[in-house]
Amino acid sequence: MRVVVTGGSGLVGKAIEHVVKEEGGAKEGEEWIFLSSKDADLMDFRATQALFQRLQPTHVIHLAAMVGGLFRNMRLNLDFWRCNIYINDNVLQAAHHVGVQKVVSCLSTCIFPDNTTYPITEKMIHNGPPHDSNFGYSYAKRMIDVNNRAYFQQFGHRYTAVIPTNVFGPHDNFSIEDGHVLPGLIHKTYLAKEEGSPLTVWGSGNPRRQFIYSLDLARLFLWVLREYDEVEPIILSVGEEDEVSIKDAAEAVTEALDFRGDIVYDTSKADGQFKKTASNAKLCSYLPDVTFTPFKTAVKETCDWFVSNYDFARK
Ligand code: NAP
Ligand code: GFB
Repeated sequence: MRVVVTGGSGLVGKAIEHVVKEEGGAKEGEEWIFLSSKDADLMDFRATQALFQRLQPTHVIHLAAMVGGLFRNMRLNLDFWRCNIYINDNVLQAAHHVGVQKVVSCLSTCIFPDNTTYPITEKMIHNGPPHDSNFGYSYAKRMIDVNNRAYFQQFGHRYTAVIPTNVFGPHDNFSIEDGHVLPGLIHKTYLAKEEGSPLTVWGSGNPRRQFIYSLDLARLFLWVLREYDEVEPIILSVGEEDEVSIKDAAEAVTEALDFRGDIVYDTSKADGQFKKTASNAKLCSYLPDVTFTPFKTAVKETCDWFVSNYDFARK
């Protein structure tokens, strides 16, 4: 098995690399190749095709994407749509051309319809428009599912996808402007502590999220690659009962960084989706004993990583 991981230099890719190389995640005779945009701009079909011809993967974990938090999405919906639609179509077409046996792509729980019943399940992806804040990204991701079904119907390919909830962990993008909420709050709390200033949390703090630690997600990716045989996507998330508010998340970060200053909420900033509560019942039906790192433990590990790697972290 020769596994090529597109987007291998990012948050999720680095977690998979850690599990493969440090936790014995690779099996005898397997070759794992972790790509970044330096290997090829996957928006360019010829470059993508040439890369796949050279590497001849038997399996692909497709993570590469234009990614960002609520505020970056709100600013750049056209870019998120175009960049991701090109990357996704190019990767799946190149995989088809070189005879890749299986592709596992990556959707997100934020792509589901905004006007929905809860908990969200895998069957609901196309049941209505996504939240307006990230419609570009969401529609591009939904087209992966359309691609997968079409490649199966026309060629019998087992291309599938996972649907993670909000991911965080070491090697995240800690950019305050472009990143997701947890890395943004970690970076802001670090600076507030340094400067002796208050921590400003954006929005009301009331929205709710399920957060999955990148290392837990990475272990599940290896299971999906080897054992999950459906073309239909599968949600990879902590349970509904593990959903927390943005306020809870901020307090977990301030506790982990021992920040004792004031926390203020800037309600002039958007809240985005109030919630996107997803069910992990399908995952639990396959893996009844699945467990997740406790949220506060994972936040603490991520904060410790950020402090130790401050000079090199993406921010
Ligand atoms: P990330 O940290 O931003 O990493 C993105 C990866 O994609 C990097 O390796 C980047 O390469 C690569 N990439 C971007 N544009 C590229 C291009 N044009 N050509 C080639 N490679 C390109 O993202 P992430 O958080 O790990 O996300 C990985 C996957 O999980 C994505 O598909 C994302 O949609 C999905 N996901 C993420 C979350 C989350 O909360 N983070 C939640 C649900 C789903 P460089 O390092 O060279 O830029
Ligand atoms: O992770 P995040 O940016 O994106 O979280 P989403 C946004 C929520 O956190 C909003 C609040 O309620 C924000 O008001 N928030 C508070 C902050 N402080 C901060 C901060 O410092 N930075 C950020 N970023 N938010 C994304 C989608 O939605 O979910 C993406 O837009 C992606 O496409 C991602 O799929 C997983 O969870 O709202």
